[in-house]
Amino acid sequence: MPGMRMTAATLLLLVCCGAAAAAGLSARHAWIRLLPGDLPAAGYLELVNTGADSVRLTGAQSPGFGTIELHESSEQSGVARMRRVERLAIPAGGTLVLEPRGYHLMLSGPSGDLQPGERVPVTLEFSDGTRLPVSFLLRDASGR
Ligand SMILES: [Cu+2]
Repeated sequence: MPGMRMTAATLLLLVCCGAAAAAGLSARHAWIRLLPGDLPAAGYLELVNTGADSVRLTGAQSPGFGTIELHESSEQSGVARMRRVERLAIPAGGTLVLEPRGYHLMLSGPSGDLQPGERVPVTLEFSDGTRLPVSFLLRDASGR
């Protein structure tokens, strides 16, 4: 049945190209701060782009969390705030830093009992369709 073959081919294409590694991108110092109760966790890392083109981080997925958003923290009149951002650029030859009081991943809906010291895989998604799997170390609320 032609329709069946088409579906199989489309699936193969998705599997193939969805898994394309992000060229020239590497991650370091990836960790997640776990907070007590129902509070969302925050993820931090540095993304280094040794490629010739600027790349934008557009999202993330993890089996450890139901939802992951890109956020930016700021302080206005002494009050800590944060807002969702759609994308974060990593310039060619540059580094994007996600750190406390700055940009971060906001991770909510943990899928199980996550403990400091464990690691959770997170797949970062970029504007060019590539992905980068990164292992994040879980830390407690104090960052240890
Ligand atoms: Cu946030």
